[in-house]
Amino acid sequence: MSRLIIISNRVSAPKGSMSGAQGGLAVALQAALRESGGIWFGWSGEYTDQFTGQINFQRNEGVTTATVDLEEQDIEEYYNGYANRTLWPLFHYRIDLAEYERDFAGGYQRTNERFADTVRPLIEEEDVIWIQDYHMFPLGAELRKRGFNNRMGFFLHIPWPPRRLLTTLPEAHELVASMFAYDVIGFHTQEWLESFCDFARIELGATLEGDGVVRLGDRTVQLLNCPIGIDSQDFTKMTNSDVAAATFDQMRKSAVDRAMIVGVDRLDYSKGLEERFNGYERFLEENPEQRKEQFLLQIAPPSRAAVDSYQRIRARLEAMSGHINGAYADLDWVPIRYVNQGYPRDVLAGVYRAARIGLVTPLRDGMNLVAKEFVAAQDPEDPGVLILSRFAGAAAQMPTALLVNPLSAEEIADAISQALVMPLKERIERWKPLYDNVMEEDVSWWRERFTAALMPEGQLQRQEHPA
Ligand code: GDG
Repeated sequence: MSRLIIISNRVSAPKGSMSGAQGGLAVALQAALRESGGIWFGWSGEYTDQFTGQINFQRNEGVTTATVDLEEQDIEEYYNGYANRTLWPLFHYRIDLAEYERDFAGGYQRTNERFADTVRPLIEEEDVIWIQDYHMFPLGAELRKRGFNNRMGFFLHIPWPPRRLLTTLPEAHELVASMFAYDVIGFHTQEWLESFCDFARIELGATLEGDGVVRLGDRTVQLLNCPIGIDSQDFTKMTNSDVAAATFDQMRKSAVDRAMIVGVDRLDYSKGLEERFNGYERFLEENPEQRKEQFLLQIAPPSRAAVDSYQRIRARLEAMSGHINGAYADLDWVPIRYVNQGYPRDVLAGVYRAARIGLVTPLRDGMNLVAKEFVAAQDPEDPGVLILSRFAGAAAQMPTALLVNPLSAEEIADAISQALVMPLKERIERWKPLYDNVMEEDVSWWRERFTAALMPEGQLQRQEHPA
């Protein structure tokens, strides 16, 4: 029987042990850990003057977490540096924002070695490892160097960039070659999977062995198209909660018969917020008769404030929303409600349900869970319309949304105008297949699909646990 060891930059503690909101991903991973009696390992979120590798264990509701403190310099170079100033912009096609610094690359490598040294003694012979996301590409190879021969998987939550963009990264070849330490690599879409394959084949000389299997030297990796979903049942419960119902009433009252368009995004340049505001302004300009029938609520909690590109986009969005409101607002109406803070998930569920349009227009996004949450929260008798970027991974599963090019202000403007007058019958016809997909391909489906590829038949010890 194998235990599953999950490794990610931050560890999400089980319900009750922290006051923070629970994401669907954390819940799904905790369920997998409970089933296998495994461990979740990562950074504690705390700093230490001198790295010691001392592990802090916590056990809560059948899940064991193991965390380690890092030095401030590690976080500066590995997390704020290489992960968020180099890889994040590059992997979202923004080489104009990517910073290529040897100190960042060095700190990223050092911190991954520290993680490998720290976690290695926790791993037993039959354990299976599942590493999450771009903070930890080389961790698998570091574990192999330390004599770990068991099954090891990696899941990438962000896009994989086209080969020519990735060749701008000075360490690209080593980084991708190191990923052949994994047995399974999962992506949200076939497109990201194929871009990985292109790089491995053309730049490294890897060969395809059919069925998503790629060989480099004596290592083969199984590539898996494995789109993540939300915790649909939990989100449905949240939508039916008292808090969501009260929020719904409050929003409808404050909308005074106007249609609400909603956007919910971390304040991040990849989410296309400036382009969205441009598109919205274009809609206001071109559709004077529809103008005062609607308003846009944009919720954008600040994120990664230590990185300057995030401070800059925050300032630009403040200026843009101020400009649009200044140019178009009237005595009894303001076009944009721009809110720079986060809300509990049950409040968000009520907001989604009160909206006539969900506006989800990232320039690039690995998947985008807001699109799925919006769909899950709708009233089946009177559902809202999802306007979705073609460049979000979610678009592959959501063909009946109104798909737009987020760089085209005209396409965004036209889609808003069309959604506002869309007849109920068409709204239902478009929404129903989206809803069926969100309910079926949920986060448990994702997790089981990945672990099935990672673990040979029946290897994961299964136990029933009450919800
Ligand atoms: C990465 C990839 C991929 C947002 N505002 C509030 C709040 N949120 C929640 C949303 C949603 C989550 O945050 C955001 O998820 P996304 O998928 O939209 O985006 P990233 O954070 O960039 O996530 C992405 C994902 O990983 C999973 O693989 O889909 O492509 O970039 O759940 O609801 N939650 C609360 N208050 C807020 O104000 N509680």
